[in-house]
Amino acid sequence: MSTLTTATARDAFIGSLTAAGLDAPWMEPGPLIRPKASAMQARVWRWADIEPLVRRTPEFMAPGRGAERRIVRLDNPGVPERTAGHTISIAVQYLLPGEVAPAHRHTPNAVRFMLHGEGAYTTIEGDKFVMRRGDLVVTPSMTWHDHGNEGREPVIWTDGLDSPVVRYLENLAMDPYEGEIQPVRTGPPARHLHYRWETAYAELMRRSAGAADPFDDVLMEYLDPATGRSVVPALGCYLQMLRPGVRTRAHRETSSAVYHVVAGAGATLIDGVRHAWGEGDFFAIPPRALHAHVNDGGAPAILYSVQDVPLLKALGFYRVEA
Ligand code: GTQ
Ligand code: FE2
Repeated sequence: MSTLTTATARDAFIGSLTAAGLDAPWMEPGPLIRPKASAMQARVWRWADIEPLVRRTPEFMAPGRGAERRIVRLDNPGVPERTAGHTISIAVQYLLPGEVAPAHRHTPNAVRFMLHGEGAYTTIEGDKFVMRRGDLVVTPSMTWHDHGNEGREPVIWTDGLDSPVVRYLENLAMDPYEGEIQPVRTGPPARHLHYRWETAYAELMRRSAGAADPFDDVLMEYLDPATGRSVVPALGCYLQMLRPGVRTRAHRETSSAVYHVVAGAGATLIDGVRHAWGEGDFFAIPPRALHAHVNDGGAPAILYSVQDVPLLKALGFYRVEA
């Protein structure tokens, strides 16, 4: 007799394994490691949908204790937590004149990219940064931060967070600050990452005179000048220009990305589907999706993106395939 015994004996054995807190994967047919399609889906979020809804949010909430941030999050239905990507959370945040978003700190890192309105600021560890259109400010993990609007119009910016990664690592945590906002320090600010639009755009223009990147045309990553590293350990932020008439080479990356269209219009072909986009829109590219960007208009298209390339690289999983 072989050791492969009767169904009854097998069932009893499985019962014993289960009772002992064990699982034998060979009980199910098929390979041990089953390739899994990405849960993150390719999609576009239209600014024409986002903006009017964001502007109505004050009817329903005021930022304060217990409702710390007036945000609307991009929802990717394939992702279990319904964030924009499985590693990246993207939100649009709105503050009316005179409002403040109270100070807190948390384990996720955040990156803010200013979209509309004058007078927004964020205070990080007592250092106050005025955020103008196109500026990028990094709020590192566990730094105290509060925001406010000292202008006369509502302000809108977009937040990118690594919170899905932190959640996966079972380390989501947040502390409220004692008091509403931090006192602003006097004297020279500590080293924080605040990239002005003018500087970033000038660098992008400078690069546009050089050789084109086959996959991204003209690409720039925001880096920490002190270390040369990405702005957040898991996430990188990029600014890119697709010049008129450009069609980039189709490729797959093991990383994922969420883009925001700063200016211009175009389309991204993702796994054979054309996703057209225009100013203010957001779009998501899942891991390993075949993608190429197209600018068939007459003006340059400027894209800001948050990508999990640094995380994939740190783990040794980053690959590009043309
Ligand atoms: O502005 O501090 O989009 O704590 C999500 C969580 C923004 C913020 C978000 C946050 C913030
Ligand atoms: Fe926060």
